[in-house]
Amino acid sequence: MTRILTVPTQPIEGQKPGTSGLRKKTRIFMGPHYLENFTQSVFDAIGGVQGKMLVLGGDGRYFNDRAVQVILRMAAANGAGRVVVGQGGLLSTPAASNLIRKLGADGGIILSASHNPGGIDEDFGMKFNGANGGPAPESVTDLIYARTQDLTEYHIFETADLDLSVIGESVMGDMAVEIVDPVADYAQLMGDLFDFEQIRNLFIGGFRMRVDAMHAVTGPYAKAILEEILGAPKGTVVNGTPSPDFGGGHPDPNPVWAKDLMEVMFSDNAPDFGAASDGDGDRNMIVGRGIYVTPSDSLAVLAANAHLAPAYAKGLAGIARSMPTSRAADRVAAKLGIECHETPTGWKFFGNLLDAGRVTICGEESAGTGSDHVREKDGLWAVLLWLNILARRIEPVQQIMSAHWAEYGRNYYSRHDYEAIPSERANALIQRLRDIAGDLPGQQFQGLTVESADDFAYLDPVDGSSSKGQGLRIGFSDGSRVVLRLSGTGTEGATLRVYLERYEADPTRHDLPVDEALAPVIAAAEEIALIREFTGRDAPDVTT
Ligand code: VG1
Ligand code: CO
Repeated sequence: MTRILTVPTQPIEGQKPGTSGLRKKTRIFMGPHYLENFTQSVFDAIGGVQGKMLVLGGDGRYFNDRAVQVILRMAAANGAGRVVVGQGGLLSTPAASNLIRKLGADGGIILSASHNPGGIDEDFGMKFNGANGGPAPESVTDLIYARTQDLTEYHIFETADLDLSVIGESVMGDMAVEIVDPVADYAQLMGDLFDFEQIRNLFIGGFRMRVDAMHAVTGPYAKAILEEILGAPKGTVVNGTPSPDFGGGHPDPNPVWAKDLMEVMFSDNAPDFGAASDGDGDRNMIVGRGIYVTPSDSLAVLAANAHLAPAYAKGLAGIARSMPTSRAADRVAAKLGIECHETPTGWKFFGNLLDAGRVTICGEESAGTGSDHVREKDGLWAVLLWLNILARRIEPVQQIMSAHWAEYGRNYYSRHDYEAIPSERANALIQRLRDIAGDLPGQQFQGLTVESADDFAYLDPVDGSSSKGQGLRIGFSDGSRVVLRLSGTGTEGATLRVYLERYEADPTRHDLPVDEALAPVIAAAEEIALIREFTGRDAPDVTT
């Protein structure tokens, strides 16, 4: 017996999508009607799903399997024509983006809280991507939120669970459900972009690499592509089996949470190249033997060398970076004579530029890099582009970085995070900066003179939409910069992010410890923003 139920419901507080979809504690998502309300709101906000094709999958975290079943039943009850699901309910974010584009689907739902830890007491999340494969723009997330506020009922099919473990086609009511290999189409796309033959030869030549998949969704993708297709030795990918709680860790690819990888890469027997990825596989950390590459530098190096890979041999149309990302990439764009865009944090702001063909490569300081091949950041893509570059240049990462800095200068960079601080205090800190920004230019702090200060507002050059209040930017006359903004992905209190940057042209000063190089900027940030006073903390919780 199957039937469609229409369940009366009421608006539920807190269903406001942040930087990247809706993220909440797993128990909240599991609470009465919560997931159902948000799902129905998404369906309604996009004009219903009647007859539409959707892609569905997630990063395998706790509750992923249950949520997939609920969303399938709701899609069926709402009249969807076809839902394409990754086997086992798994799809990395970039693989989902690719499937939406390749199949010509109307959109997709990705279940992930990305780098946030997973488990019944940790975080869960859901995001909606549109027909271009990219995260819903603000115009759509605003509609979704508005719908959560006036929803009175949702529709769900009453039926048994579908077996998601078997590839193939089945039906739920009138809706077709197709379960696909989550890796196959993505692996094929990577093969189209990069010179796999050359990368294979690199491994045949004894090149050693270590990829830490951090118990998250990248594992199956990395094993299939690196170990099976490209011939890297078995064991190249570690922590490669997705687990519902990511082995108890934070799947956040930075030197703090990927500490094991950092230790290996800085040890005597370090491999040539190391990488780590996040929960849903859209981010990457790059480490050479004895050298950590900041994501901002990685973006710049990838842009400067992309022509070495077949897909980018004709050059780049332009580069875009999120506002807090260092300006290393701007220097590459200037040299190449191509467009360079500064967008608010979050991948959704790159979509229009990519769709319009204005930019080819995009990146964020939080270890997200990607290109026009999909409409999401893509962790494994960045690793493969690095490999393609290394296969062509046959130089250690260290040497590639030194040469890059010698050519363009070095943008020393660091991010300080103050986590779970009371929201009122975080808001007060930001509000005060908004109030004083206009008076800062001309003032001196720790020997640095403020040249400009504003609360970043973005005007989308493609559709003319605007986004205000995206973070405080304080530029100094020597080219240094401090950015302060509040995170939109946390689930507890507020997280203050302080981004610090200093440009150094002199090649004899490219080997300084980062903290030393940034010391005056860090001190100026404190003096201007009174971080200790407002947060009540002596030091950041996480420094990357
Ligand atoms: C963080 C990062 C941002 C990224 C976002 C989603 O956002 O700073 O660069 O786009 O996470 O990434 P916030 O608002 O917490 O600073 V993912 O891979 O976590 O979906
Ligand atoms: Co992610």
